[in-house]
Amino acid sequence: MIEIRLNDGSVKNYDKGITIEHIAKDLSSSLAKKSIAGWVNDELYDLNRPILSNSRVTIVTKDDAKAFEVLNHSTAHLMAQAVKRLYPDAQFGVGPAIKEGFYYDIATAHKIGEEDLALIEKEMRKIIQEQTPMSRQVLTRQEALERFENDPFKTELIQELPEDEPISIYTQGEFVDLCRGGHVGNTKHIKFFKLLSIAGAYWRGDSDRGMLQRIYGTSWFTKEALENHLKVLEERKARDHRKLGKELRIFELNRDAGQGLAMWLPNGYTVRKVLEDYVYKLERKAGYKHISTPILGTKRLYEISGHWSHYRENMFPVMHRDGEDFVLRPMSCPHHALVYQSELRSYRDLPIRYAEIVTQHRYEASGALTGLERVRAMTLTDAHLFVREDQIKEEVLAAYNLILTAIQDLGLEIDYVELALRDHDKGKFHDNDALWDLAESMLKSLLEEENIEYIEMVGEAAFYGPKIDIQVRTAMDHVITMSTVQLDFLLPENFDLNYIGNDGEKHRPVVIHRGLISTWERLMSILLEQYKGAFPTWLAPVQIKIIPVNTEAHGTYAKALNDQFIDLDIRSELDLREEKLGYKIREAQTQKIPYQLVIGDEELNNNSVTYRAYGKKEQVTLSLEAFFDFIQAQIRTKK
Ligand code: TSB
Ligand code: ZN
Repeated sequence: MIEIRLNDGSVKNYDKGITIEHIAKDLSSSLAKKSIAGWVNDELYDLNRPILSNSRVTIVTKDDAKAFEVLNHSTAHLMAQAVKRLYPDAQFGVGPAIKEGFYYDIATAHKIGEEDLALIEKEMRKIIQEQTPMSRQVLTRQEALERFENDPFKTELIQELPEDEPISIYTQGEFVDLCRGGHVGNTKHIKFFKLLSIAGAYWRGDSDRGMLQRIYGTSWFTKEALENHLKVLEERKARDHRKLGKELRIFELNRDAGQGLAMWLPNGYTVRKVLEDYVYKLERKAGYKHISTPILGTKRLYEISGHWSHYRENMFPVMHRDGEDFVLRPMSCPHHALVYQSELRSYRDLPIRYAEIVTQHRYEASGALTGLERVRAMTLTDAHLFVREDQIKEEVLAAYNLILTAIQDLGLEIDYVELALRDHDKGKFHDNDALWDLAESMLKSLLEEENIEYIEMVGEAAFYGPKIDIQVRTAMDHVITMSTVQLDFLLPENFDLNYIGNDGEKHRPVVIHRGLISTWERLMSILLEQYKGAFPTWLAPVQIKIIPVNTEAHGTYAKALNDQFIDLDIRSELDLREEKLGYKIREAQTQKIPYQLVIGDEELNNNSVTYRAYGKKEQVTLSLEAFFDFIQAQIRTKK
């Protein structure tokens, strides 16, 4: 007999070799129905794995997050078995459960296409009907190596396990896999699943080691849960900026242009230009001065700033010409420091706020690149503020509030504010405890005094100082940083920046780095997703589409209208193509153009317009004057 201590503190005696399944049945039949696995001491046990000694036991039921993981991991195995039946040469890399499902990496000569997913699903259903048990077995390292001797992937994984660790394998029918476990015990428990997509993935994430084919899937305990999840995925896909960016002709990525090096198309460029004018005005009002500095700098510049020792991994490699080394800049702060240094500064000159729309390049890992959200060439709405110590609070707060204004004008939704602090990784952050403590405590007390709710993230600071980051949630449910205010005592040291104080002595200024509304690239991804591609009028690439009912009869009036709009700086376009009216209207709808003006006899005779707003059914007729006022008010108020 062994003693089993349950969650509620009670202790029960069972025969040695008892399983979670039996304990659950013994406790209650409803519990037995819901149970998926169990924690035995701190190890996850399958329902059918024998318990051999006195243990603490917690039963994992379908409602626990762990159960979702177990189910999905089991479904990954099931999928692998089906794949192996269909493509017998298949070998398998790793196949974990992930946040919303699972994947498995597969090596096979067969090029798996979308159309194969249904076949694989069908084979999986067959194995489910066979009610195949998934049983666990423990091997020594030697036995395991022999068992997988023809499998280079599993052999590599086994070799990496600690010498003394028992190695478990799982057998389900003819299929055997190396696995730590947590399985549902029998394929019959897997019911509601779907294979979703195929992607390439490097073995161990290493691009030198060959590409595997990764199949993603998801598995749920009920039909409703699966259907709900598929609906969420559909909605996400419809909102995904990569899809919208293509449909609305905003940007283009091309492997020959280079990964993460986006090209802006006319529609995208127009929005970007509007935003640039907006930012320029906003910053002028807030006392910023605009400058422009080169995209290329000497390596020396980045050695002085500290980027070379802390940020080199994120930079493109050095270019060498005429005995000099150059790099593409990853940030503009060093140039701005040089601009500050170009004159003698007195305490009366401060704060100095330099803003620049900065094009910069970062070497982001290819696996991390995501549409416009994470790119390698980007243009940042940047600024560096050079301030006295007594101005820090006021200036950080003003920068933060300016960010909020911009976010509000753009109508964007933020997820949360993050205070990013350093950890004690000496390689990652500059090494001066006193400066770090000062900068971190200043930002913290400012957030607290202003009652700004925030989440602290240790280890996420910039190498030169702590940051206040404004975080946004993407369609794919990732959290990314949009805006940032960063406090930096390092740059002024490294460049030996100073100003003459009212005591006649030299003093060090402090630098505040500020990213207003991210890079144009990331901002565009956020705008596309939050507006589902339907830009507010002031931002829309085309604000009005004019469609004459009959080109011959109404074309001249339509053209005159179009000219007047353009004279008023309204982005209007005229559709004079030889197409059916209905077709033109539908196309303007799919392009999500805010206003369509259909011009017929009535409009011509009354000097009026009839418009239909995007997404609305009703048509409204206004006098020409009234429509001008209406649309200009829309643009002015950014509604
Ligand atoms: C604000 N030196 C500071 C600057 O003065 C700086 O570069 N900070 S940053 O590294 O945090 O980047 C600023 C912003 O650029 C980020 O908040 C983020 O919104 C955006 N960004 C960063 N990396 C990428 C990328 N790979 N693709 C698109 N946008 C990016
Ligand atoms: Zn900076």
